[in-house]
Amino acid sequence: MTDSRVDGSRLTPDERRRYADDGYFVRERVFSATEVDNLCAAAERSAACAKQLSRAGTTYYLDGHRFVDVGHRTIQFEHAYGSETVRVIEPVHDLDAEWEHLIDDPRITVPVQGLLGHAPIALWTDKLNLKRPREGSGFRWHQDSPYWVHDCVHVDALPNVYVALDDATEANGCLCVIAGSHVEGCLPGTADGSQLGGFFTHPGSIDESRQVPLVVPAGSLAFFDPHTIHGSAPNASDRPRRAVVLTYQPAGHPMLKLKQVRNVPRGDHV
Ligand SMILES: O=C(O)CCC(=O)C(=O)O
Repeated sequence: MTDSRVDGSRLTPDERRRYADDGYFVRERVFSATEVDNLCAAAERSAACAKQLSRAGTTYYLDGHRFVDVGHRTIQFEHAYGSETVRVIEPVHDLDAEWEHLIDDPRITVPVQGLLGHAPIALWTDKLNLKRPREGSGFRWHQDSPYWVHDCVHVDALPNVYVALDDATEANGCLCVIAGSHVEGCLPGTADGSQLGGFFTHPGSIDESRQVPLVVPAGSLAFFDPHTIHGSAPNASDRPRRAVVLTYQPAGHPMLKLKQVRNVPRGDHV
């Protein structure tokens, strides 16, 4: 393919090495300010829509936190008691056409194909994390693979792409990763007696000296392995820290929640 944008998306040898050794790599300012504005507008439309949809959903609480299932979608609310603020929407891609375009964008899909052996790819799952100013709660250290391993036989082949919609800083709770934490696959969870404790990585398996805060400008991408331990602090700032996390898989397999196949169009493959 001769399209220079696509060529520019190909993995460099250094990125390939960093993904293999560290379990992640970052590309800064992949999307322009105008593109980021459009994605932020989609995030706000999706949040409003999810809140509306949640009124007809099934509410339940895990460790005191409110979740609402509406059809195939799970909407999480902020952790403060009685909060009406949407925290996470999974999946979000079918709430706005902007997400459908993002999923197929070659600046994302070409490097992902490089990580998956240049084979055709499909979407596995996608989330919108809203992390509102002063209110957005943190994410404890965890791997994604323990959530997925019972629904998927190719859990090693589920690369994540974190799309920063706002400048991410330590003050607003940027994503943090533990470099090199992916190499041993699924690690033990905590046994702290909580309902979700088993999904959070046992402290004995976390080398916090290898923690890397991904302080990146809006429009940046972080590619990370499904076994990479990651998490983030609450948003202690007056600025939002919104992000979309897209997770891909080899083509032809159904998505985690929707159970339909959402392949990336073949025209974008290299
Ligand atoms: O958005 C974040 O800070 C963390 C997201 C995360 O851990 C996840 O979506 O699995």
